Amino acid sequence: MRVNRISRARRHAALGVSVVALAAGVTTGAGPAAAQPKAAAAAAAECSSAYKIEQKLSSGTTWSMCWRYDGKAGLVLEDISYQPKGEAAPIKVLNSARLGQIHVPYDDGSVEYDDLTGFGFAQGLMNLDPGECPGGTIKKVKVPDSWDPDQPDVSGLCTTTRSRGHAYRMQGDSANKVYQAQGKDLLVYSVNQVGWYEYMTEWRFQDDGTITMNLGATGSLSYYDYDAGDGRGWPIGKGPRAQATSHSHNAFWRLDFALDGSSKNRVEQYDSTVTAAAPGQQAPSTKTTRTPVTKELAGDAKSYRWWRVVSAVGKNKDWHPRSYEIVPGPSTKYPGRSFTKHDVYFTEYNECEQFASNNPGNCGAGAGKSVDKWVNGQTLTHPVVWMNVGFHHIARDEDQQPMPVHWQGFSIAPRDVTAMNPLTPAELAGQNGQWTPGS
Ligand SMILES: [Cu+2]
Repeated sequence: MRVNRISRARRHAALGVSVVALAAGVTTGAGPAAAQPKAAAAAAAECSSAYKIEQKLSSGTTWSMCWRYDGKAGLVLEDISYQPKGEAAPIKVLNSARLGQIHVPYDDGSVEYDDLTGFGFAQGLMNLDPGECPGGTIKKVKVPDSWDPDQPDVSGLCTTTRSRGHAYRMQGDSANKVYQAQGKDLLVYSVNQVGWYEYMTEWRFQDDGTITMNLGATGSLSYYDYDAGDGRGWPIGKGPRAQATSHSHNAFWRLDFALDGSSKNRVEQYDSTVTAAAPGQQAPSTKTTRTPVTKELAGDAKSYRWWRVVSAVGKNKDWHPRSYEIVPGPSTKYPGRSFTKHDVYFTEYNECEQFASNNPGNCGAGAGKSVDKWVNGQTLTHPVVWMNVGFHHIARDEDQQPMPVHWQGFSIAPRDVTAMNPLTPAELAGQNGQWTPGS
């Protein structure tokens, strides 16, 4: 099935030549997301300007990072730093952030794919039309092991900015005084074709320090899979014909944190339990407990549970250790494979552990080829976070044609990275802790 899809992708790559030429004028222009030489942010990433992404958003927050393009993982973002307006220097967040796998098993048990390591995800990088990077810059990407060796360069990386609506709103002490701000995000994205599908890999860097990573699935349903006569598909043509086989998209992200520049982060898990109101008590009570995650862990998301990665070296101006909280998105956890049975894996950094399944590296005898096998009791001194977000795709009539983008992903949100809201207006800067009205 996917053999056919890849040959289709090859044809697309050949057709892409004229698009490269058309986009050339755009790629050389200095869009808003182009590198801004600015002394204040000089401590950031070490890479040449062509591989640097630096954006000062209108609210005063600067994000900076380096990008590179891997022959299997596709887009890789490195040395990611965040500098809100009140901080004198960039605060490093991540060494590296990228996809860790896209696993696609079909419901009829006929086949499953590891798109990153087995089906040329990276080689399917698509040329972007200038219109799909509004207000931004499209960078040229050299694709390793390109299907068309004569055309390894693809205009395939968009950096731009987007509004996200209210960042906050607060009524002041008179009716005509409203504190409000409209949030701005830096967006970094690319599109990779794998057979009939086109995957959008989107990174959203918010001016409040949140990073949201999303995988969007669009393109077209697989032409060769309209054959489910076994009750495992959904009719999408006239009457009962053309049953598109249902399947899952299990997306993994790999995050290598470096809070305040150090990889020696700690991991903590928080759980809360709610107890019914005791006699004489007005309401139920809730107790939250913190569990240090000192050894490798395969974690399961559930209600009232969350994790955070805590800096070993850095504190904010309130003397609280800086951390980033993991905010899971909706997920349908696929129980069919050992590596998809858990929502998050914390593993000790190992150079050869690169992909959540079908890992090509040789990690030694008995090490295993998937992330679940790497959770084997090691003490965490340099934790790597693997997040698994699943989507069970039962096609619908609306999936033709093209298929609307379906998003799956999650966020990491700052927790005590700054002493206050990083977007706090100057007039409210004194309202930290138990402030006194009128101060
Ligand atoms: Cu699908």
